[in-house]
Amino acid sequence: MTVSIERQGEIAVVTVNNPPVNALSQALRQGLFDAAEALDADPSVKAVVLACAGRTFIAGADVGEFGKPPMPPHLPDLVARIERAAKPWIAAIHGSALGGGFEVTLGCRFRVAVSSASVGLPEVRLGIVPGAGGTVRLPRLAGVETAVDMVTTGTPVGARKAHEAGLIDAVIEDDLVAGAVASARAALDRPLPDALRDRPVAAVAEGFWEAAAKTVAARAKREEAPLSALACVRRAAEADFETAIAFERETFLALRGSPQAAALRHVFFAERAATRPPELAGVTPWTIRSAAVIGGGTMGAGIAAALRDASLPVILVERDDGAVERGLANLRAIFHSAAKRGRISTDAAAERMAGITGTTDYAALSDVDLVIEAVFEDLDVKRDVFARLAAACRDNAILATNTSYLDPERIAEGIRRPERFLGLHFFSPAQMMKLLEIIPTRASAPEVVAAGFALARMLNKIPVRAGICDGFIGNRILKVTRAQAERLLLSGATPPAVDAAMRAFGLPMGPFEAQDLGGLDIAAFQRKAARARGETPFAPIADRLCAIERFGQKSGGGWYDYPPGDRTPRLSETVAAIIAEEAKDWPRLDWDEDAIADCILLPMINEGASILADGTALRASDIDLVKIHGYGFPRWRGGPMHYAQAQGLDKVVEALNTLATEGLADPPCDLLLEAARHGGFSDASR
Ligand code: 3H9
Repeated sequence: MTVSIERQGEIAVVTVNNPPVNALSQALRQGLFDAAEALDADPSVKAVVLACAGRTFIAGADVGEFGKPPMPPHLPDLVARIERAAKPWIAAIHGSALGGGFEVTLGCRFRVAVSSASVGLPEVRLGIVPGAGGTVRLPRLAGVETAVDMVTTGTPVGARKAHEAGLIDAVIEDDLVAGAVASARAALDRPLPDALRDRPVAAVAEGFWEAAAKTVAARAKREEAPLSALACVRRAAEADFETAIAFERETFLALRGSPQAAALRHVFFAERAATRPPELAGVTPWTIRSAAVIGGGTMGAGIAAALRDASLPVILVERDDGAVERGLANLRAIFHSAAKRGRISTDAAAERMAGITGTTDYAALSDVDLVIEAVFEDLDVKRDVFARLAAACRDNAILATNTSYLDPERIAEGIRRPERFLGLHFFSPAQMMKLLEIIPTRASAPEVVAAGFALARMLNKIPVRAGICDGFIGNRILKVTRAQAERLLLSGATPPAVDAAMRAFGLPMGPFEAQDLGGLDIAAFQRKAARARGETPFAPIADRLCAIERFGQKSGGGWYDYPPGDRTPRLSETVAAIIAEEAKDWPRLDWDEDAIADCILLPMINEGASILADGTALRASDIDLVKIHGYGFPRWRGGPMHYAQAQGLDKVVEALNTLATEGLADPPCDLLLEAARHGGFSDASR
């Protein structure tokens, strides 16, 4: 039964039970609608408490139903039915009341919540606006400013803040349902407040809407939904209730079918699927309650900070006392900056620092559950670290390398109990970036791999399993992208034109700006290693820039020039001359923004397909997550593999063939051709 009704005297308790998150499926909407009818018809009922079973209150509309025709009773009608019920409804919230779930509570006359609960309208994150009156009732409840903030950012609000903002009426510390029933009884002794539909919207200051539009547009970049959500709240403030409801519904329905909403829905499900890979179903992960990081450089300190953010005690190991001090200073700087930005309090920053022990002594690691190595990218150095770790740590401690390019199988060679070893590839800055590539070796125990996924959940990161190859999933695609960017220069495009085209596509930075920011030296070092292995990486221009020590912003110039103290890229005559020399045997083509973006993106998709074909990634959606969370690919484009499918794979194949004919890309790989024939990448391509 998705909806059950119990009686506590004159109060009816309606309990929703629709696991896992009580999403508002058609059956649940019908159940609640029927309950409202039945309880109105029962004269012995004086008030109704709406509560939920399981881990959360109603988490929203059933996102899985969005691709299908809407089925009655529609959610706006259900909310309106609860709102005009003859008896007052009181929502008893635990977990999250989100989207349609929060809208249902706005139909109720009162809202109470446990202190750990949160409420919000996250629809913009799915490329839509609230579709059941959220933008119209919320400003009537908590004012226009709060409503604008909530609907345009989608950020949920915790119960205490929600109480202060007037979003809920009370925070209940003990038994939620008992507290809600008591509130219901108390409410019956007082005059009822108006239903939200009957309340006015308070006026806003002059210029409010213009200022809000500017802020929202700047934050949303090219996402459509936040500005549409703002327009809905504005309509709620300026028109009557019914007109505003109709406008919101129309906006919701139009956006629901948009390519951005489809892409964001794809990412929503991909992110949730990523945390629970079916191949690890039923595997119990090794426990992680304490951790150590070897290496306190930028990466090691970032990883240690991420571990502390998840409240794990951390030991930081460095070579000598000076390096320990530098590592701790790096950590202090991270927490200081987090406190300065208001991300954490100064007390929390101090508490995080207090949970870190710096040492040079591996013996201190005898009892840790997890060690992550983040030292210099050199096989011998890393092997030496793992030999020492294997001797110092418990047999059931997980040993992980954060290598970006080395082969984890070779790093692990010879260590005792290799089943406890795996790759955990963080992205810099590790305390911020969401992506975690999990790289098992042939020997890694499933319980250890599962522990990698459990760790990602603890750190609030998106885990993606990657097979072993040069660069794993993300950096393997990055190499292709960089080579493409150079091919563009050799055939007539300029660095600013390429960067501008990729920004126009939605990336935060173009490939040349990004290299200048991160530094060209690491990739040069990797190319050197690859050449030593007999490979032939393609980077004729970057190689020449590195030869004259143009490593990017840090050396005053890379692809662009940077005057001292200034990070604004300026055109470089030196670079232009090098490009001209290297390009003399290449055909010059005309490049517009779309053609540039294609020349970067289509080979990226092709590489993604070959990554799927050789099993480096298990799912096309995993590749999308890697690009979105590790490399700034616009979420609203859904990632490169979703983007390819949305464009039509046959078109992608045709355009790639054209690029290949011009010598600008490899032809489509077999799996891409096969996917084009079948109309999609199947997740079974393992
Ligand atoms: C909306 O409401 C529109 C309305 O305004 C208008 C309508 C007219 N639907 O995240 P988890 C699944 S838009 C379907 O791992 P947690 C999820 O896929 C909606 N399924 O759990 C996963 O499935 P599986 C606005 C959903 O405890 C399982 O539940 N609401 C939905 O870490 C567990 O999910 C939102 O955007 C859904 N709405 O976190 C809220 N939500 O087990 C989205 C989840 O098969 N949800 N699933 O892999 C959340 O933020 C989190 O799920 C929540 C729980 C915080 C609630």
